[in-house]
Amino acid sequence: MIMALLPIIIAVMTAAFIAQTGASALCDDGWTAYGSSCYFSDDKTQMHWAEGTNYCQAHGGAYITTIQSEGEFLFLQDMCRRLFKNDRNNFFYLGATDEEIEGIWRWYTDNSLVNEGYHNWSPGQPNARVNENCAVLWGPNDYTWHDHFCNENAYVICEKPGLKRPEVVG
Ligand SMILES: [Ca+2]
Ligand SMILES: [Ca+2]
Repeated sequence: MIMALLPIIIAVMTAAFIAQTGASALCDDGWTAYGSSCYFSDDKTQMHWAEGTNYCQAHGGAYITTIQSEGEFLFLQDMCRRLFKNDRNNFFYLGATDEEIEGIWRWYTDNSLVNEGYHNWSPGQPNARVNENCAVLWGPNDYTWHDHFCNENAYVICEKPGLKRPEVVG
């Protein structure tokens, strides 16, 4: 029975593999693809938000990750969960700030308004504190978003555009 099903199983797995890889960018070693971007993080290095922008820039011209869709959020949430397994007592900077105008959150990569696109603030967040001007993926709330201090040591995930996979002609 299993042997009879084997060609079907292989065909389904191959189709799933092609569907998955066809949607993802090509990334350098150590980077993980999602959509057209590549992402990098580690569980050793913590830094202030401004240091994070330099840290990512120094990694191939990347930036602190921005989130444009639920799918991208779920991918990053999963990445954070994997990095720390059962420990949620940590947080990761996001590339969004309301430093310029209190309460007006913008992605620093293109100045677009966070709340006009996909966003996933924790309940009651951002809580509009004038000294909390950087967005984070907040571990204790399963990496939904908080406003937080910009000068605390936090983890960062860097994002950069991936290389497009060559079209397979055939
Ligand atoms: Ca992004
Ligand atoms: Ca603020």
